[in-house]
Amino acid sequence: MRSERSLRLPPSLPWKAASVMWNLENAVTFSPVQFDLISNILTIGYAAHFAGLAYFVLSRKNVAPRYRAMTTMSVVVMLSAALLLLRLDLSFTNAFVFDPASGQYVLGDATFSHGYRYLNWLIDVPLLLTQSFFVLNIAKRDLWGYRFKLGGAGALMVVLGYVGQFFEVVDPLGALLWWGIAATVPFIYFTAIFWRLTGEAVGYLPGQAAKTMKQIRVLFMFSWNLYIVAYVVPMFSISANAAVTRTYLFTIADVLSKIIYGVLLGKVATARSVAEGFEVDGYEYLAEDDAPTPVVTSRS
Ligand code: RET
Repeated sequence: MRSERSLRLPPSLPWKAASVMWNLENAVTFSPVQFDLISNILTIGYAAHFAGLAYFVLSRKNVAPRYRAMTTMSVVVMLSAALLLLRLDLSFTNAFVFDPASGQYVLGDATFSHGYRYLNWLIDVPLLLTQSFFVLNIAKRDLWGYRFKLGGAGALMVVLGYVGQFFEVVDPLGALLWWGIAATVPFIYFTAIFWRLTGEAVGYLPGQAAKTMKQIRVLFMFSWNLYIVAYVVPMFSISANAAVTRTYLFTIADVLSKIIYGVLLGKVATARSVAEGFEVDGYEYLAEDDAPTPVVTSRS
């Protein structure tokens, strides 16, 4: 039934051009390979976050009780990302149907909504930005101020980008660009604060914690800027290949900015816990300044 309906649509689809609220994927058709590339990477996306969820639940015991709220935040980030990325994948696979006549995947009786991604960010961006506070030394009186500034600026950035993405097909070099520039203002603001706070931390964190914090800063810069690269893809091309490219960019950015970031923050928390005398079996080496990675030798 669905595919019959889709095939009855006029080939030029004039109603597409009339729509202002549109996403790149809805404006193109996909070869079976392009369709598979997108639905496969979307599946990896939510599967990785469900796996991350298990990891953070199981590794909670590896940090002292005072750092456990941080691991709990990773659990919340994983669950919301896994569910919303699953919803995004369902939106994609429900929207497109195979048309045997053309050999392409074409829109059926639903459209694809890219907005789920931004809804996920709305939850996760404020959490990710404030999660690091648990392993930083921030004076109690400043804590809520920083939470408010970083969380608020993060949410504002997402909302501005969310509005912008509705124009990615009809006005990529106009509205998409300008809403993007508007979103960059809070982005620069919170990045500057995050960079300063984590930079100070490299100076006072013990042993391995400081080294890991350095890696976190590089990872943050790389992965958060990758979202901007993905956002501007429609400015260069409205095509099926562009849709494939940006799905991969967003998924790589997601895995780095949420899962790997959470794992590294957990390592900082474990290193601090060990340095403060909390016993974590197998992680004692994290307390040392120049700890080599433990080598496990097997008896032959
Ligand atoms: C937008 C619009 C263009 C300008 C800027 C953007 C930045 C987005 C970022 C998103 C980060 C998302 C994360 C999600 C985790 O779940 C909105 C693309 C600056 C940095 C970390």
